[in-house]
Amino acid sequence: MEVVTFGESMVLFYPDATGPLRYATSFRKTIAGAESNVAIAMARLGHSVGWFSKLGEDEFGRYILSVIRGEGVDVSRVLTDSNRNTGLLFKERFGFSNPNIYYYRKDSAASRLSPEDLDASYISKAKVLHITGITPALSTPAQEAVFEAIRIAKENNVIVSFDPNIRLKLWDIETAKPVLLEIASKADILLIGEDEGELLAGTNGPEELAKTFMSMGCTTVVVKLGKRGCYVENTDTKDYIEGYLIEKVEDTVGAGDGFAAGFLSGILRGLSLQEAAEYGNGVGAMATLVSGDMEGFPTYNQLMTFIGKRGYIDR
Ligand code: KDG
Repeated sequence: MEVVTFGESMVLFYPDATGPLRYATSFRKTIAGAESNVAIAMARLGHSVGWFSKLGEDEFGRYILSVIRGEGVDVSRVLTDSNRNTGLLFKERFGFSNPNIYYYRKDSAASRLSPEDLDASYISKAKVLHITGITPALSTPAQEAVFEAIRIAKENNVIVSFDPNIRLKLWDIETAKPVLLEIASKADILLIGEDEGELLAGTNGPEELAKTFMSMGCTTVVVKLGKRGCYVENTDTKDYIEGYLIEKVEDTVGAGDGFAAGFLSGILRGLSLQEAAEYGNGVGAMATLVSGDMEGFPTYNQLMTFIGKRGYIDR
């Protein structure tokens, strides 16, 4: 696999109507999960990707597995736990803001992920290991699994990509901060939102953030700036790359994962940091055009058309 990633995926219930969830009567069933979002987005862009997690031996676990497998992601390392359920998540949509998220994932099967669940040879043969800060929030063993996966990757010259994805519904910032900073210091590529950077490093502005994280050991820092695009810096170059204007945003959840996928795709294709950032901005923007966390990720041709690199006729 070019990319290996792991973490919790959940069944997402998406209400058909906007408004408080207590009035919702019908829902679309789909899946969510930051790492599987990245895996699906990268598979659509043409990469070989492996994702694993621990699912309940239940219908929701089977559903998640079939969706992710159906997207062309390798799920051969997925495990199950017969004593735990697959996690669920509900969105509550309002026209004026980002959706509210309600998790039903405490003590889920994925929260039982532990270092023993890692297939070291699977990770060590990848080019990139992508992890997020959601997995270490799930439980102590899941956190240990993250550190062990990083250790395996580093020992085998696998690039470690890290998106802190701070989720304050899972842990408080005082608990999260030292753990996420330690993971960031071990990452080669750090993909971080500007607001997250401020929470973790207390510094203001993308350039200061990049400086802080590079002095901690990261070789590439990408500060995501939402619709403004991103700031990228590595040891050779630095730049602001403008984002794409989306007139009618459907759903911003999943945009960060789309960004990560686009950026990593550019890096794996040997593009410059600036071009990889353009790919990231493009996939992130396209993700917001469609409701649902992963439905809007483009194919490679669609991405090229969107960012104006190539005309593409699909008729
Ligand atoms: O980045 C999007 C994810 O946050 C979403 O798909 C669900 O993984 C998820 C989480 O834990 O919030």
